[in-house]
Amino acid sequence: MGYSLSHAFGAAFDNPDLIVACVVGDGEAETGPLATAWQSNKFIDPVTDGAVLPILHLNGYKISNPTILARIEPDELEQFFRGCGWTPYFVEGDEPETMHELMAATMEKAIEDIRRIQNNARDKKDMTRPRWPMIVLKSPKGWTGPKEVDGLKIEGTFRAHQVPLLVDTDHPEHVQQLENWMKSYKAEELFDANGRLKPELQELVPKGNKRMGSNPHTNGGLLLRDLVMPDFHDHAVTVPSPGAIEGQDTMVLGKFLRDVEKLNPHNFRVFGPDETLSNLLGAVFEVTNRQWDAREVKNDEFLAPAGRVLDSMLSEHQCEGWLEGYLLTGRHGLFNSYEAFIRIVDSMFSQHAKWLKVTAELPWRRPIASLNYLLASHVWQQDHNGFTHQDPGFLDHVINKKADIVRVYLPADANCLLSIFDHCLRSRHYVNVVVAGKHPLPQWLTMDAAVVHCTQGIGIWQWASNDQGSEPDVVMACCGDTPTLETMAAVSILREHLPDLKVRVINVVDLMKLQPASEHPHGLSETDYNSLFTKDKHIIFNFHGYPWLVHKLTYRRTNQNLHVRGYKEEGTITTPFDMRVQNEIDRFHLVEDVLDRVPNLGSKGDYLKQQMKDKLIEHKHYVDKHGQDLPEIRNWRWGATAAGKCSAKIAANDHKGVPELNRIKGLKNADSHK
Ligand SMILES: Cc1ncc(C[n+]2csc(CCOP(=O)(O)OP(=O)(O)O)c2C)c(N)n1
Repeated sequence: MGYSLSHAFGAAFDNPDLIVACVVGDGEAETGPLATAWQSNKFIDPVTDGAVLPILHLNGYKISNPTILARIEPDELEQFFRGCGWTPYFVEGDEPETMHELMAATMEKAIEDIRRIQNNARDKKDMTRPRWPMIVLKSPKGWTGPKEVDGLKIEGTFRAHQVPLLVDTDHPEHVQQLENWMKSYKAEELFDANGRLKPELQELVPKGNKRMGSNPHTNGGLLLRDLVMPDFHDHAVTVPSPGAIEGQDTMVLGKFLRDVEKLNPHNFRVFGPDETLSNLLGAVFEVTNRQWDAREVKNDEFLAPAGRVLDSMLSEHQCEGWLEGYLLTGRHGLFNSYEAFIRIVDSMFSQHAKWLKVTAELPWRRPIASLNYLLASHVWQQDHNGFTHQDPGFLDHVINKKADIVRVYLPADANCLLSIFDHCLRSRHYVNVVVAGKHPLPQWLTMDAAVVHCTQGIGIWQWASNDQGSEPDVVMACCGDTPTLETMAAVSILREHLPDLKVRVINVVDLMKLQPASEHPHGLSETDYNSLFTKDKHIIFNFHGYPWLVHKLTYRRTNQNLHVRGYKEEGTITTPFDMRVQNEIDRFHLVEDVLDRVPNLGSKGDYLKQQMKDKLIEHKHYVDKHGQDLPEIRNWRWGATAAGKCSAKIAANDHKGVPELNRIKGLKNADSHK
């Protein structure tokens, strides 16, 4: 409840011939998503979009309370809607015959208004923002139901909600009342002796696709066309050796999305609550604008009535509702949001995921395009926003939904992000959640290596590991861009100071790989999991989100020597590295963790531990004094260490990648990549 109006607008975008009538409950009208959705009329373009006709059903009550819109004065109600930019028509009464006629005449008037507005814009090029019509239907709650039950008034009161008359073994006396109520609809005048609708009435029913249930827009998969996809390889970041250069992942993705938009000007849209530029996807404005039908003034940027980016309303509810409506009617899109504030639509996501699950079981329902989230400006990048902007918990919420539906990706760099997003935009009937950063961070994989890695979703980074040909002493796992950076830095410290320590580095892109194969279609088999993580070695897992999530996903795995670091609700406006230190996902704490877990490291281990402790204090003093991170942190490069130099050589000589890539390309062509 609450999404009807934004869904209706989502359906109307890019459907110039469609009028979407949307009945809104007056209780529903009080919810956050609905209350904000009245503003959608500032975004609809009378030329390129269809129209929405809201019908507010003002029946006065919710479950057990009056509704606000029914208890303000009539002039306040009218002014409210006029203030929201609508032309309200009122239909009021309780006499069914009269009301039918009144409603029919008002609907006709509203549709005439819509056609006039559209003709003015389309033929006469009148681009004044229209005051679209809407209808306020004032009728009794429980209208035509039982008037009174057990001496209490029902029709026209809150008691009419849901079950106006309880008929069960405790209330046998209500059976007669139920019969009288049902008979009041005079079924014998509507149906023949065989229970068929009388032919003269059948005649009145619309034909074919004009029937609501047969309208293809209500089974959007019927209308869904594949996106014309640009080649994401064209946007590849050149990575001479792992970690040698830095890049801004979402900025790279922005250029790819620009090309997707360019190639799909009628069925792909980017949605976001005023954050598209901030999330560094601004390249899309090279080919389109923000959709905006309200007034423009000098110095506004990228606004236009036919813009294709819906990011000019600061409402996560609206972005979610509009995008769902757009997807449900057979189109494609993505929602870019700050990671912390996507939580505002937890419940909306939940309803959509449930709908996907149920409709996937109905053979006549065609799959629709996936709901794609890009969670940028994430928990680890809040340099000037701090604690309020840190909440990676959407992932915890998402993974509870049906495994067939949800996918969660945490690409470590820009090439991985491109590969993942290409996949997400081609996928059907999923919810894909992709977490990606925007600040400059090391780039690890060439495009070819990224495709191999992302197709597998998880893997040993051979070039960073030194346990080839032997058992590892410790497994260093990482998931997410910032945890990956810190793990790599910790590995470089370990390999420099303890060259005999055998370290295996595992990077996780596809979070659901951690779950058992029996629980999630992406889950690793027990054998594969054990061959990556070993059955008994210590795993130091550096995770993007709340640590418990990794424990939850892996609780059935054999190797429970798992030590997860992640976000611990610490943060303030501080340096990027200090944020990591405060939550103990930084390189120094990771090294300490290894030293605490791996036995027999001797005095070398003891001295290194002391150094790590000293470093943490040096860091604290430096940040307090200079307001920025230590130069050795800011300038750290994997390639600059002995381990890094060695890795560059391994990466260059890595023959395994090419046949693996060809195998995967074959798989992709066969469309068997889930
Ligand atoms: C988001 C959400 N909050 C609360 C509920 C529980 N709920 C179900 S119906 C209802 C009252 C709805 O009132 P209204 O929209 O006026 O419905 P109508 O009178 O037309 O049946 C409530 C609170 C819900 N289904 N969804």
